[in-house]
Amino acid sequence: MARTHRNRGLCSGVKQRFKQLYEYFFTKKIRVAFIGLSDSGKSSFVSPLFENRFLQDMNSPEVRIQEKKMDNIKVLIYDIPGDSSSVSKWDHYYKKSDVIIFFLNSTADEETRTKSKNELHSLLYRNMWMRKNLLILGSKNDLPSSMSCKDIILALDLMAIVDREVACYSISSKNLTNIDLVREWMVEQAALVGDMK
Ligand SMILES: Nc1nc2c(ncn2[C@@H]2O[C@H](COP(=O)(O)OP(=O)(O)OP(=O)(O)O)[C@@H](O)[C@H]2O)c(=O)[nH]1
Ligand SMILES: [Mg+2]
Repeated sequence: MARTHRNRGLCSGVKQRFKQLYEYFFTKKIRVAFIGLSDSGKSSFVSPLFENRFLQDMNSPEVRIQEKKMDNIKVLIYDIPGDSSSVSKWDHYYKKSDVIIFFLNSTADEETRTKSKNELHSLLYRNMWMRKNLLILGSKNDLPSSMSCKDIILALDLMAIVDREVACYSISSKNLTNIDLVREWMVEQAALVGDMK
């Protein structure tokens, strides 16, 4: 009897070890920073991305670190608030992340668009020795005054960023528009990150 118990314990120990080894070799991991000014839709984007549904009021005044799964990829999200006291944390999480998703409220007024552009370019300039691939998301494209991707490229002067891969999509978390494109981008990036490690 005692031996059966010990054997079972041994079996689950071996199974656990195999699971750890499998995860070590076959599960990809990617760390993603959600960066952008306040109200750009960062926190609201997590549920659409991982659960395919929009939840109201998902915001948090603190940096939120969430571990999620996408296919066989472990995704660590750093969701950093965009208020002026949190902008100083952007560099810290930029350095910790493999890729950056930068959000722009695509209904923002000109002053906010200019501030977004300046903050984005300053962040990249301060961290120029650490190039991270960049995805720009113009959020809230369900609203009538939202900008197209072409306008977002111009507003953020994305053509000036020539030292890394930059993609830009127009999305709506509310209507789940173009979320699949973002998932595809993340899966591609996870493969690239895995190859580099
Ligand atoms: N219409 C519409 N509203 C959205 C969408 N995504 C987010 N919102 C709303 O925009 C507001 C701000 O969204 P958040 O996700 O809290 O923005 P945030 O970038 O996390 O803001 P901070 O954490 O303060 O930097 C909330 O009221 C959301 O419900 C969208 O796709 N469409
Ligand atoms: Mg937030």
